[in-house]
Amino acid sequence: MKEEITRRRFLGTAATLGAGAAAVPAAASPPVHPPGWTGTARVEKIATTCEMCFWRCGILASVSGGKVVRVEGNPDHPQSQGRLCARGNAGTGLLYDPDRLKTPLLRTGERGEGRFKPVGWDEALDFLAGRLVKLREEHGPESLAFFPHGNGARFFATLMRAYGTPNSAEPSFAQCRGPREVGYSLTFGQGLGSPEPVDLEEARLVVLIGSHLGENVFTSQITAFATGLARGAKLIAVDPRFSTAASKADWWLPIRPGTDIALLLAWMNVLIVEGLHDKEYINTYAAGFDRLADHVREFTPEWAEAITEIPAGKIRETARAMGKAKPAVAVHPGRHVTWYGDDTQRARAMAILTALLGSWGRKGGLFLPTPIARGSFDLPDFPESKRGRADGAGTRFPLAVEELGVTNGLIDATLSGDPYPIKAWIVYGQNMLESIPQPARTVEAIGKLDLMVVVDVLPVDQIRYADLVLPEATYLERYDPPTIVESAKRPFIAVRSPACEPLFESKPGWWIAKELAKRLKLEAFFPWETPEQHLGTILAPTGFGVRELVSRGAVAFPGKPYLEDRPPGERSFDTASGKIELYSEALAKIGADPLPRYTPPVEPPRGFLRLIYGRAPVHSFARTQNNEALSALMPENEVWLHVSVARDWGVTGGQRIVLENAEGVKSSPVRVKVTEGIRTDCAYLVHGFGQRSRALRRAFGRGASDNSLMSRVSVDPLTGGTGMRVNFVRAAKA
Ligand code: MGD
Ligand code: MGD
Repeated sequence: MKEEITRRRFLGTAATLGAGAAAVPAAASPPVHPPGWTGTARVEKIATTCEMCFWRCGILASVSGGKVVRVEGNPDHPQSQGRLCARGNAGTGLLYDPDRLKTPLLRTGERGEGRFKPVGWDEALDFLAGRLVKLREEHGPESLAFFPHGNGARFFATLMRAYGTPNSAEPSFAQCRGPREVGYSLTFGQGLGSPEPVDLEEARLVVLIGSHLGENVFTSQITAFATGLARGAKLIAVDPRFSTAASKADWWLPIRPGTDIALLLAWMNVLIVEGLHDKEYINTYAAGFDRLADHVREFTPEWAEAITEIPAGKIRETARAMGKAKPAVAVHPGRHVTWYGDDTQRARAMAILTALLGSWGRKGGLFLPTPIARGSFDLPDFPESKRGRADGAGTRFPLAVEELGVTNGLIDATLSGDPYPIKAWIVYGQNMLESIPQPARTVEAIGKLDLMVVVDVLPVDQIRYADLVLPEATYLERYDPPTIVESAKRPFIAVRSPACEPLFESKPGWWIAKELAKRLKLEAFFPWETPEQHLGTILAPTGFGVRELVSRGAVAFPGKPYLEDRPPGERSFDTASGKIELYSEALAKIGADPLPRYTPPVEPPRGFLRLIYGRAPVHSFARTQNNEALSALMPENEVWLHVSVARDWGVTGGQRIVLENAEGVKSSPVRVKVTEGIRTDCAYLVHGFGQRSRALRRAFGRGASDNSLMSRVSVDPLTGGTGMRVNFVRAAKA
């Protein structure tokens, strides 16, 4: 299918653009404009893709005199359709952040001191290539570990494979959605990917288990959620905290943290005992129903009430609401799911519930991806590692997905030298000291390295430990591999292309990877001269050309989102049985529970609260706290405490306290928010604050870091996912 070009780069006037960004209040907007912008010049609009978070909305960057003066949503983007959140609107704040990394930096002081000298790219890349050649000779290529995240990392990923290391791991697996992908794959034969294919706009009932949509903001997901609610969908929000979603809910179930599997089993019990499940769907598509029915017989709502503290009557009422609304029930699979170490089993329980409701592949439930053909490169064979992976994927963590890797597994290997020594790390677009729990262990592991390299855009805390820092150009200044999204009702390909030249001495990731490849004699793995040629090869089978994609930003294809869109022969599942596996033979084979079972979470010691955490709509992870506009909107986080806890602790709203975890680690001072909207056994922080890099002049020392308080993890034995809600805090004595 070839669509007509509806949007080319076009001229518009500043008068029509106005000042600042729609979702950012006027007071916060002026500083994001570059110096010298008068608001009266003519602008060119470049269609590209946002990277202020990982949803990758389509944007139009208005450029005048080589400067990006505004970012807005691209109305032609098939998914975001012109909508853009506060973070996306504030993208120029990253581009023009005065604290950006500006040149390559070579360490001059001790590790941790943060003393560097600026060097040119030749010197930086010659240094790195020399060290990598020596490393390979002395310790083998596997002694290099790569910690990537984000779209641009794919060029580096190719380089790492060509170099010969299988050791690569992203936090998006073991600190985010790994257990979910595995739990749903075990059940349906495929994971969910990103964006999650949840049919929120068509749902008659939405079930959110922890997913705090509204604070967790992905623009098109929020739009679909709001559309669904506006059309009359009911909402169940299971959350120990009165989240934004809970405030919209028909049923808020303030569950005792860590007991969700018990609730899910009781819901299954009611659906099956009362015959409310989708019998025809289960008969046609699923295997293992009788075993499931036997398994859940004892898990009554009364049993679950004693565990979850949710009244049995509410459990029955909500299960019946699901039975009534089926199959248009969107049980959101969650996204950050590494909570208590039993996370793959919780994901399994959610997947089984979805199957019982007949919602997988059905309107208003979870929809199906549609593949898009793409071109590939004629590359030499990648070297095979004789020593295998060091992160435990496929061995210690039998179900971990190798392409994504286990970050904490690589840190373990670096510390222990088991299965073999790891001597060097390259960290690209990952903020390890904020996104991997047990940061003290991470620092200890760095101490074991011969070489630590960070490729980033900002001077985040981890660069203090780097031998070499490489400044990447931001997403508004570079090409990246295209975003190919199959998990959309209309699958699409979107481009990231530069709106302006890279500032300072920063360089795009593709250039850095290719230049390094030349020095390592691995150029054959980069058989293209320009990123446009790279894009052209990938696009070849689609019928779209590079110029067309670059001018439009994204192109969509027809999708087949529901089972009914596909002939019966295409409705099978990629599991061993070809059916939805309610009972998992694959889990039984490795000695794991083939049907989910509730296991109690570790309880807080006396006087401590469980530390839970989440998002704020105007910040992404730990990456936006230095952004001028976003910092103006939310400069710091607060610790949520229940009114009765605040009374017991003798603290009042607005007061600053220091939190201390059960291992005695203290946070930086954080303001107290006193609220009825949280259980008495939890304290809540928004993730990403309390940063310790002084070079981030706006973010430094503002609020408390959840990660710094995560001295413990409960590791999921199936995937290696780090359950992070097993840390406990109290107010430190003055
Ligand atoms: P979770 O951490 O699973 O995050 O967002 P989600 O997947 O929604 O959920 C946090 C919620 O879980 C909180 O409301 C907390 O109170 C609740 N909770 C805590 N313990 C329990 C429990 O035991 N049971 C239950 N049922 N609930 C519990 C993360 C998602 O957000 C992710 S993974 C990404 S990549 C995006 N990041 C992001 C961002 O950085 N900023 C913004 N603005 N939006 C984002 N959206 C995405
Ligand atoms: P960020 O804080 O966004 O999180 O983990 P990360 O991706 O590590 O860090 C991104 C880093 O990339 C920052 O240093 C930023 O400056 C840099 N960066 C930004 N843009 C670019 C770019 O264009 N190029 C390069 N080279 N670098 C860039 C996210 C992960 O964290 C996820 S997905 C989840 S869901 C987990 N959430 C979570 C949590 O809620 N609490 C705690 N304590 N840990 C968590 N870990 C996980």
